[in-house]
Amino acid sequence: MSILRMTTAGESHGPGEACIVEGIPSGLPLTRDEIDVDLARRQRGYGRGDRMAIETDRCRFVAGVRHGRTLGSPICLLIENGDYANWVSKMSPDPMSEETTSDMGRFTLPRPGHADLAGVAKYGHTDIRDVLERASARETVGRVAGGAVCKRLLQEAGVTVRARVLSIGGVRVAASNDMCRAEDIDWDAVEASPVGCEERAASDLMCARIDEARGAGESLGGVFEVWCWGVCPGVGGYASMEDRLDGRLAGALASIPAIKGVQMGVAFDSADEVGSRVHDPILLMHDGDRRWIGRNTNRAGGIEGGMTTGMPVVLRAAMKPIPTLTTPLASVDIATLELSSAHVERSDVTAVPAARVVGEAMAAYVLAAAYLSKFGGDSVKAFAESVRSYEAGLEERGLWRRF
Ligand code: EPS
Repeated sequence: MSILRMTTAGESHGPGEACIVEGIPSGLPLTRDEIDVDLARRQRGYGRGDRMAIETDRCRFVAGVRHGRTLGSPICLLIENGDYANWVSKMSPDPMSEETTSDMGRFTLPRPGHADLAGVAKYGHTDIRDVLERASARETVGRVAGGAVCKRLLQEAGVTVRARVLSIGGVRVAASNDMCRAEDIDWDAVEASPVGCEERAASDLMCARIDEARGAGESLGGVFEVWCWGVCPGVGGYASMEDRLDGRLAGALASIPAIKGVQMGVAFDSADEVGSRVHDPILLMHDGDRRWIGRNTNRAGGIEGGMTTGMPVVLRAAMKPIPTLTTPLASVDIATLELSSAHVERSDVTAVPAARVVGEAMAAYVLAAAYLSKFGGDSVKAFAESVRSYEAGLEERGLWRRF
């Protein structure tokens, strides 16, 4: 069982979003500024709607950090919703008369693709707002804050997590299936792009595609790719189904709103290939007298048998187009059972560039949990020493080499 646990709370137009991270060792240097960097990255992205002009996400530590270091106690992070000022009575926790709430107007036209319809069925709500406030992807701001804490812990183990966008609305970069070296990707160009895609021509085309979709009242999905590098072999496990890191990563990424598919390495491309063209040969590497086992390819995406191989962990996630459309699809009013069109609300045209940052957070959470299960440590010093000692043992046996 994982000793790291992250949970979020918050409604999209409520007072704020919170994240609690339990199980982070003591002594980890942590500032709100470094968390805010990821919050700002999640907010950016061409194709976002007007809500992002209202919000400037900043995190506040409510618990677990003192004088810039973690205490080993649960860390509570809070991000205020700027838009709450416009929703104070609509989102009030205080009891209200039936008359007042019906004056505010009920939302009764479920949007195909959103949680609206199944949510009212499940919870017995009569106002879809009671579903969408929590189902909204606003919740991911809390995940990104908690994920930034996990990334900071992984940094102590020499691990970096970054993601880039590969496609939006059918505009794709020619992404290589050689997933060996994160250093071959221009991560500065990824950050400079308004859509998180380092290829300038593709990035411009994606923006044009977003403009076109906005004009047509449409929304767009896409694919992003998460890289975790500096990872040592043997993290995760094959002994029990819940140890398998690929299963945990897939589950975590698929839990991001609108993510409908996840693959490790070249997965879907490999399904049509013969084995000899898919598996990564195990090679003997030399440097002077030094010999070690390594790979020249990483089609496995850094995971074999549910464990890290020591090559970068590379995952791809497919995001469906956002369900809120300004030219809505057919729907049925849940109050009158009359055929109608789905509710239209302010929304984003696409959130793939933002989802890439959420993908980093979820991958960092799963990986940090797997590292903590393997290496333990109540203090970050003990954790880092345990990682270093294991890695030194691997290097001594020639089973891996850190670059
Ligand atoms: C969302 C709808 C939009 C998005 C929101 C997710 O919000 P609103 O209804 O207030 O316009 O902007 O995403 C965020 C607020 C965010 O921070 O990412 C939805 O329905 O999921």
